[in-house]
Amino acid sequence: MKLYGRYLSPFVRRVAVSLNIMQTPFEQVVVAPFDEWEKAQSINPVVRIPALEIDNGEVIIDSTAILDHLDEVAGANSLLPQRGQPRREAMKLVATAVGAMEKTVSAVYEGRFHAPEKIEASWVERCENQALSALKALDVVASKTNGEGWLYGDKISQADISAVVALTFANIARPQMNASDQVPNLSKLAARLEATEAFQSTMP
Ligand SMILES: N[C@@H](CCC(=O)N[C@@H](CS)C(=O)NCC(=O)O)C(=O)O
Repeated sequence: MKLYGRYLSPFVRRVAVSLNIMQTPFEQVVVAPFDEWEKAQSINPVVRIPALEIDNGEVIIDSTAILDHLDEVAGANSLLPQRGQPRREAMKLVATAVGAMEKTVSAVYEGRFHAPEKIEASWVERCENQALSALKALDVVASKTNGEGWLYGDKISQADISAVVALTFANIARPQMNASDQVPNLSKLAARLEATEAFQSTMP
């Protein structure tokens, strides 16, 4: 199995951490879509990462589709509840975390692709506030775990993985957001999980 992408991408990293937690061996193939258009395009027509090449040679694109496949294969060891209200609740937490990733990425791209005088500060501020709003919603959920449990259910789930990856990405890519200071409970969960091998081995 080959995972295409860089761990600085939170979408790639949440797949890598999930593979580690599922104890599924994989090879990382580093692809930087902004520097390697042709290589990235040959793997994913959208020219984005992540993509996952599975053992029969098929390539799955988009972290949500990749994780959906991994969960399907994992069956009872899936990182999300299989159906019904538990699945909807956990998926809502995951969507909140992924939303935080997307809005942090948008704030980063605005600075990366515009000359300083052309950066639209109100757009950057909106993106950062949306990312922080999402992280704070996860922090409220984390506050109920007493620093020990999980965001959903009684074992680690995709909600924990994506929430922690989203927070660490915000801290690295947008330190001026001061995200950690504003989400103390989620930060405790992040400190706990980032210390584990599954997360450590994917640190950007
Ligand atoms: N919805 C996609 C988002 C993937 C994404 O935006 N990846 C970024 C890296 S963080 C990328 O490849 N950006 C290159 C581009 O958009 O041109 C997913 O979940 O995989």
